[in-house]
Amino acid sequence: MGLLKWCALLPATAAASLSVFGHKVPDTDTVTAAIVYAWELNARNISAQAYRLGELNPETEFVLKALEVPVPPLLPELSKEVAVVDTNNPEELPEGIQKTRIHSIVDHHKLSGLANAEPLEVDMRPLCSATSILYSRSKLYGLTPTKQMAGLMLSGILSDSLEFRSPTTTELDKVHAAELGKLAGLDVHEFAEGMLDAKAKVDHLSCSELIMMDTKIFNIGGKKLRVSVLETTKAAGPLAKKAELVTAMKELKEKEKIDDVLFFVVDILKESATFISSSSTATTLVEKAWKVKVDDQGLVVLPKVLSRKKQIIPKLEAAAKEEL
Ligand SMILES: [Mn+2]
Repeated sequence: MGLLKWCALLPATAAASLSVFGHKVPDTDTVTAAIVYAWELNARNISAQAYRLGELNPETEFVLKALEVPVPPLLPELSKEVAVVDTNNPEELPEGIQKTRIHSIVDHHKLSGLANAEPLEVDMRPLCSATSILYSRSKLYGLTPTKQMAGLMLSGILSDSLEFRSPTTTELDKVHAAELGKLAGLDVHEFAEGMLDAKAKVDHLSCSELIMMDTKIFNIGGKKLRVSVLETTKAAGPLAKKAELVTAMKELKEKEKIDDVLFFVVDILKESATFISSSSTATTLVEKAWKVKVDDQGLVVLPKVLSRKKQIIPKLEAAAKEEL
């Protein structure tokens, strides 16, 4: 048998196209990482297309507009093969993900129980953003990011690290940001200011939209908790709507049949988080977690708390364990 004929018997894989996406309720890192990872895969001759799983937040809208990058389409349905960025939590991915062929995962979160059928490539590193990992990868593959790709990677770093304020920030992330700023032709601090301003513009959003803007579901101490954060340079606005926020949280808890909704307003400039309680169980958990007293308004300020991933969730998990 000639070589050509033998080749023709091999299964055809060239037409396979990967859908690349991040988590539900997309943030800037998830959207930019999906676009950049699709760029990397295509550059490696793996056909890929970036998608998003929900509406863009005001900060991500600002970023894509400023960099003149088209908004990725909503994922219509799960394709045969997918690549995942910025999460490995099945709660944050489309239903049926565990039955889909997962080509690869690029993420910077802790392992969260995703199971699948076949071996896959996983690239997880404790860097501040998924795009920071993708920048390391671009170097590994000898790919020079275009201005747009560099701008997207910089945006993911600045967003997730709150311009290097978050304790998730590493020295490597800062080096990456400086290099990416040069590649993108952007002043890093100026661009970060634009992002923070866009992020603070939330007056037009309803209380339930504020709670759902940056939110994730976690299984903590055998309970299903939705932990929402609102990162802002103007915390007074949302805090003034406390009563309405509590009502919206209670409604959401009923609607989703979950155990609690926890809401933290993160003041980026003061570097503190204000917890707004909507239930006695949430109050107890937070009081135990930070050894504080929630006041009679249902509020408590937690100094130096900026990161859900590195500060809020580990504390809640430790407190829930104590309870058991
Ligand atoms: Mn991220």
